[in-house]
Amino acid sequence: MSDIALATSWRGVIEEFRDQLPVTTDTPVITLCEGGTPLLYAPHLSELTGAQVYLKVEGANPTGSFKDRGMTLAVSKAVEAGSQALVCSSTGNTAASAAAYATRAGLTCAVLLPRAAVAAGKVAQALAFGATLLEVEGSVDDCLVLATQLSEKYSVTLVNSVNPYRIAGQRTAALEVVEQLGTAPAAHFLPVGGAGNITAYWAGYRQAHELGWSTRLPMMCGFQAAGAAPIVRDELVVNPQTVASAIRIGNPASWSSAVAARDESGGLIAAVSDEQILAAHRLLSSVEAVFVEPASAAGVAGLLAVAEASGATAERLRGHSVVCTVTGNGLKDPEWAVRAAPPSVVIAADVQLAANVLTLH
Ligand code: AN7
Repeated sequence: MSDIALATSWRGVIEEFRDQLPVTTDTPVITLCEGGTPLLYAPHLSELTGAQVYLKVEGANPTGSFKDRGMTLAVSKAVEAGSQALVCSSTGNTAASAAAYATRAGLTCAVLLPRAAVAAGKVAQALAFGATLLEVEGSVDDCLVLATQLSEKYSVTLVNSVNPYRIAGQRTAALEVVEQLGTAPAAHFLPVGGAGNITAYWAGYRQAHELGWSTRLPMMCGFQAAGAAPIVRDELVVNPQTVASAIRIGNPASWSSAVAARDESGGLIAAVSDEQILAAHRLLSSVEAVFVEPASAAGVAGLLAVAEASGATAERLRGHSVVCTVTGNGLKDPEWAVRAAPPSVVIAADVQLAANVLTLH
């Protein structure tokens, strides 16, 4: 092992899970040391729901979202195949991640974003990493069609989750959860947009089960925003609307595999309103001290809704471990935190004034 490899204890998901991934000794490893994210016990959510709730904090990844797990593999395999250029469509996080790994690999990267519909932090990341941005007059679903066509007609590699290496890499999140908990949880809650992540977690849990790392499989519980809920409604949504811009998706690329994950696991895919998403977003930061972007709160909003309805699902979770993936860092889209907080107080630089406002005696 070289000194460079020894300089860090966590080596990124390809090295940490090499035996479980489709790589060989010929595969160049393009990594930013992604993965190894915290599985954080959430005492208040546990109290509210009667379950033992843990948060898989994916905002702790190098570009601030779970996308890095799949991107390290997709970009490594693209380099192995001799690719010079990457393309993706994105609501923002895929773009930020693709741009970062492309830079690390010395490839060019083009990202297609729905015009004026992506959070500022994510656009800033893609620009900072030197990607070429195309703002498309249309939805992210239109962007995916365009990106797919570009990859079919020109020599660029598509790194959306239709690229199977993306899903294969993202499976490592479930493998980590099983290692961290010592077993699979009773249920796994997460947001659903393009539905790659619910597909990947289910594949990862099945893999952990086959490897004998866990004797049980969790119920997969995915949540779409009510205004962008094609899987729940079982029909395309042409003009999806939600404050959770990351999951403003009307035609999920991994639709059928998400339905399979739901059905094979005895789980559910349901909708949560923007109000529920923002309430869960606020609760996560103000009570659990975990600052996420709005889309990331959809799974937690779903868990709270299930617990509140106190039906058969809530009973099944009582006393059992539940994992909620919080998918992206709050700094990417801080506007909603500022809106939800009380207004800040402006004062002159005077200690007595400051003490009075803070009611210090
Ligand atoms: C924070 O970046 O689709 O159901 O283009 O950024 O696997 O799509 C992002 C999706 C959840 C939904 N949480 O995951 C993109 C993109 C956050 C996200 C999702 C996304 P999937």
